Amino acid sequence: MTNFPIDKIRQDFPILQRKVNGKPLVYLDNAATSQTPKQVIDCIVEYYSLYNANIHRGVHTLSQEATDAYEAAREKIRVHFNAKHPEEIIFTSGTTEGINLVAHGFSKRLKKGDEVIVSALEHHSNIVPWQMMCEETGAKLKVLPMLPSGDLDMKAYADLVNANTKLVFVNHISNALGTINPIKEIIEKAKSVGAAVLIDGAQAAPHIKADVQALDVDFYVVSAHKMCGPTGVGVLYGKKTWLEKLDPYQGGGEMIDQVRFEQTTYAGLPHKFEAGTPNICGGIAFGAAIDYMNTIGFEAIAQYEHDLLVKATQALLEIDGLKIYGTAKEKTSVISFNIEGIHPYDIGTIVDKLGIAVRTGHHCAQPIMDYYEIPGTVRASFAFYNTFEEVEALVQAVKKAKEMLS
Ligand code: C6P
Repeated sequence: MTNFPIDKIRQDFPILQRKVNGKPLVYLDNAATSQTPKQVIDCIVEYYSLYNANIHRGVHTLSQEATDAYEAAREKIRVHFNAKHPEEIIFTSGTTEGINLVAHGFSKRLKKGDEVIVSALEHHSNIVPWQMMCEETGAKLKVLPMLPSGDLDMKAYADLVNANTKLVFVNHISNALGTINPIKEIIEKAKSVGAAVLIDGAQAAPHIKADVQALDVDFYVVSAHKMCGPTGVGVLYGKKTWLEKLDPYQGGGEMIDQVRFEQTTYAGLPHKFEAGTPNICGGIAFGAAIDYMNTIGFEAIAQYEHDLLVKATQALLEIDGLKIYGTAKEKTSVISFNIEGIHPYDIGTIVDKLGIAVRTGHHCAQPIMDYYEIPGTVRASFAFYNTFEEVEALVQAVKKAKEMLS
């Protein structure tokens, strides 16, 4: 992609100017968390410098300014994901909390004999809360298996879905392998038996602009820190009809209508699910991050990152003994790999000495590692502010690590 404004974009990210171990930082751990552009950093500084106040509580000017900015961010997020109503956007502390919130709600609605389906490609955040829910309700957890390519076995999915299926939860993109899952098809099949669907969009949100109405999805969860926003904030999209039915996740201030010792009634949406003082600055900065990414454009981002992925895949595969895990046709800019006879941790440590940040280990997706019978992988994950020179630096560093460790 020749006209992608990479030089201009990189100037937006102060951290990309720093050195690590005396070498220019090459940040390739974007699937763990993305870096923050100065537009978002400025938004955070402005909040704490000018209008830091609690929201939805005071009549004073600062409180009103903070409330307006927070609600404006909710509206930006609504527009971005094309939700129908602003109250369908619930601020959370991140993807993990969004999933736990829904699992808690369903723990009052499911019973023995009900079935729920989880995919083999999930992050632990989209496994453990449902296991807890199943233990509580007696519902049965069934696993949609994966294929060696890292694709989901959609034939097996068709056989798993039946009249007892109440809920399906799958990620949009696998964090460990980069597979883009056929969520439209997964949702349609689940709907055919009346099951609800939660899509974990944590890894998709930085690459794909999901349209929750077009997908007809019931719940879609994301974290701001994977899309140029701050940590500790995220969003649960939930269809209004579902959110109205589910019980609140936490009790506390702001989620109530009337509190009496005899009985408490709850506030309407979205406040019913937003107990306590939220991450106000984080929510506002999430809005700024979405503005920033939309200025670059998600189609341009996806194309540029795809070109990085193709180049990195080709170059890494030339290294003798290197194996890539996750070879799905539809994948984002994540490469999980190992070199025969070398522990991933050792590769990660050596490339770090050369200034290159990658993640090593099981990536909070142990079932995937078990499937391939490996302890973990080295994972390089690219963002739109990475360059082709950085891909080359990774390849050279991996070659060097191999020389040193063989
Ligand atoms: N994956 C990674 O290195 P939180 O921590 O709540 O923001 O996101 C959890 C989560 C849920 N689902 C998927 C698909 C994810 O990738 C993650 C976070 C990071 O892959 C950190 S473990």
